Amino acid sequence: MTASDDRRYLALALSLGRRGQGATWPNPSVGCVIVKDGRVLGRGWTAPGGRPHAEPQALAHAGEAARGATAYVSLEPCSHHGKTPPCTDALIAAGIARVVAPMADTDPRVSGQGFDRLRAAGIAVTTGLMVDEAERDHAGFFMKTELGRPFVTLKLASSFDGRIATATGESQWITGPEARRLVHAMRLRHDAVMVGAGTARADDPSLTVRDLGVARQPVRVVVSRRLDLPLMSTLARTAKQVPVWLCHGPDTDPTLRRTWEGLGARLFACDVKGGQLDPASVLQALGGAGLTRVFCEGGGALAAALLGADLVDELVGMTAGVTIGADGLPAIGALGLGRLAAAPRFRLREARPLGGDVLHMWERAGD
Ligand code: AOF
Ligand code: ZN
Repeated sequence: MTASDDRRYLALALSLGRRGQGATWPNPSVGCVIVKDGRVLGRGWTAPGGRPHAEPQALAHAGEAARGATAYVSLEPCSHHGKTPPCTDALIAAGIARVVAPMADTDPRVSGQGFDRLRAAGIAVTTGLMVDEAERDHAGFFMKTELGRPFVTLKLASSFDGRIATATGESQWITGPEARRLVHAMRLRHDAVMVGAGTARADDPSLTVRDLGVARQPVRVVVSRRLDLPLMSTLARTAKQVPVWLCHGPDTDPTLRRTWEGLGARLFACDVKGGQLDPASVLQALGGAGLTRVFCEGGGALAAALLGADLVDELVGMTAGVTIGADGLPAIGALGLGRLAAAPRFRLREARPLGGDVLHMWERAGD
């Protein structure tokens, strides 16, 4: 097996793992392929809900032929008795000869012990390949286990001059159908879609994934300090079908809280800092509830709060060739920056035309 074969099969395992993104929280979405004599004998990825894990599914697929094969896994196989038996034991029992995985699992119940257990059983273990790709794919899970908060993608679909509505509040549609379709595909790859109270009030959004033929929906999170959201809204009416989680301040009206709970919403009391809901406290609450990847779709106040607290990990911009002007609604509220050096800065990862718009994706600089 050459190093380029290893990379090729590991890339396949990583791409299988990405299929589960958005569906496996609080678990990572892992991919696994079983290879022998240049043939792929089995493949698997973490099932929706996080179990079964990737490895037993790929092993079941390969059957007896797995004896003597190499398992390519996008993350260290687990070694703990959790809700499922350890994947290391399944790999050992199947007679796997070699395991290739980019890196250790950050879950303290695993963190290196999976590799140790495999080596102790005489299995050759190769790590350190495709680390950047794996870190990107598992960024949400790593962030949750290490910092207690989910990975945050901030998406802004705006005019050329960074506006999301006219002065009268008209916003449909600034970007074209291709951009809107991509938004739905991106929602699907995240555990939750999140908006601020202003957007929830102004747009009456459904925040669901549509037209992609999918059964699973991301959680819908609304950040509203006072919980003063319309009780007749689409979110309120559908909270029993697709989860609605409301992050609110400590001083909300108990009757209002009970009303929302009665409608089916899950409530999270978060801290207030400087007169605003503290975005760090909101994300800790969401991480504590198991979310690993959150897709924030604005509005301006929430975007500014997250950026101001350095809590945005990735920016997705969809920019249309239309100008709205300074009287329009800005995509990002005031950041109160004195100096440019203090401005949150991101590094370009990808830019391309998207229908009649431009898609540009940025990652946190300095990581
Ligand atoms: C793997 N393969 O496909 C995944 C793993 O609660 P449990 O028993 O499901 O265990 C959850 C932990 O398992 C999770 O925190 C992470 O460490 C690992 N996820 N491991 O070997 C997989 N999804
Ligand atoms: Zn496992």
